[in-house]
Amino acid sequence: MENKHSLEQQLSALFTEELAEEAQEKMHKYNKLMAYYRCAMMEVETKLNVLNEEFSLRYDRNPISGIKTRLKKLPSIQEKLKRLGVPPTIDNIEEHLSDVAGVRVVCSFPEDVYMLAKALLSQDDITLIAKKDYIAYPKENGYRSLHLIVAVPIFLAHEKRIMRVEIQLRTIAMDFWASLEHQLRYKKDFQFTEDMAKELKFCAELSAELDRRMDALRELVQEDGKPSEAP
Ligand code: 0O2
Repeated sequence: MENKHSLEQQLSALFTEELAEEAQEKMHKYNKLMAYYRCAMMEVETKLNVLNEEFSLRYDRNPISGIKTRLKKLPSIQEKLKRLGVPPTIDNIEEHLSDVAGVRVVCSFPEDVYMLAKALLSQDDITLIAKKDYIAYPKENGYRSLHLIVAVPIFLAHEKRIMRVEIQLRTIAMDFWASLEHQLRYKKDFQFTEDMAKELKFCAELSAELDRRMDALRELVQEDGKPSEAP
């Protein structure tokens, strides 16, 4: 009896140890992948900062008002893989998701959005994978932004890896609308009515009108002073 007990104990200890090792291995692989995504976001952020710096030297104004980066959280990753009908494995994260690494660029004027996108995409180590122009073609609810999925290399000690990053470029007015709409839409225990959706869409149209007017002013100022050619 004593022997059986000790055998059971030994087996259970071995089993938990194996499971623990497996879990640890998976965790390590996951953390490594997330670190690669963080490096890719840093690469993209640096490229954008360099463009901002160059533009400000040439034209005496900054096209970028702010950059935010975010790594998709594990529950959102799991939820998206489930939605895609793909098993939640670490390999599938890299294979099926393009928005684990996200960089949001808030620009001063609509023209800056396109100028930055063009300058970034013309760099020879950046590959455009997908583009969604929600500025030219806003979403039904009024959402506007330029979305790019790009592949960017990261250089590690012994290898080069190509990582995908989602870049959202938008103006201050677009960002203002999207941030508030997001807050309202995800308000707990609140049912969004059709009238509220209409009102939000109207606000999106006002913000688009604001962008148009500010861009017209920028053009006047630019024509008066500096050359209007983009870097
Ligand atoms: P988070 O935390 O902001 O990243 P999917 O990602 O599957 O929903 P798709 O087609 O791959 O769909 O993505 P899409 O339409 O290019 O845009 C996804 C992201 O754009 C969202 O990320 C938002 O950040 C932003 N977005 C898109 N539509 C709206 C909108 O109507 N309102 C606001 N405020 N933001 C929007 P996530 O994954 O929702 O979250």
